[in-house]
Amino acid sequence: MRKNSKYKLTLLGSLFTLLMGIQLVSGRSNLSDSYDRLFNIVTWISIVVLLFVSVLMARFVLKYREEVEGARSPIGHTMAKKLEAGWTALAIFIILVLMAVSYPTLSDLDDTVAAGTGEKLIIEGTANWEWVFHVQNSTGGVDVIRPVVDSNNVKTTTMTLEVNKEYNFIFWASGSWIHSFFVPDLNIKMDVNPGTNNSISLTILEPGNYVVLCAEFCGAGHSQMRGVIIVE
Ligand SMILES: [Cu+2]
Repeated sequence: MRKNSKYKLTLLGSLFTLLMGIQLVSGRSNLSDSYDRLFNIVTWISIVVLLFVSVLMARFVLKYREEVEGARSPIGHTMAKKLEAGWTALAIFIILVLMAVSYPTLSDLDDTVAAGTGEKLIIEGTANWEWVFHVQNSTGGVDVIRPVVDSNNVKTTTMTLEVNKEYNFIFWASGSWIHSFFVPDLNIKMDVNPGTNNSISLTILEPGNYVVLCAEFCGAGHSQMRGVIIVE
């Protein structure tokens, strides 16, 4: 009975971790497909590693438990060396595979920025934990959109963009610390660093309301720093 419940617990734990790791993926911008592909590859590699480790752990818990005296003799030096070399090589191999599959997506991202012909859009992360959007208006000027603050001090900045139109997002930190512009439903996450302007060229393919968060723990107002991109 004891043997069984240990097994069940390990299994349950593994299943929970596995489910937490799987997310629904979407294709809502021109960059989503390659990003989703990469995300799926990384997820599946993680699942295989997780299952391998969990199964091995469950097996060892049962095989080398206290009651089984005879089974607990140490392995020899040669075998230990082989094991060590084996898992080092395996880890290096996995990292090389991850590097190989990430490279095309990352260089793609870089190319779209260089080739971007879209409308300029400045995303400012301020020192007061606000997103401020600088958007071109119909008369050729620039609208500066500041956040609306609610009773919980949540600061929400809202801008409206056009579907199927290319935009060049340029990120600017006007304070002296880092933010990260994060739109989960569009698969965008870009650091907003003082001193450099990261950029991304993006075409949103589906109308909707997309929530903007800050993904860099940037200080006291981090969780109140919100935004909404309305795409129509
Ligand atoms: Cu922030």
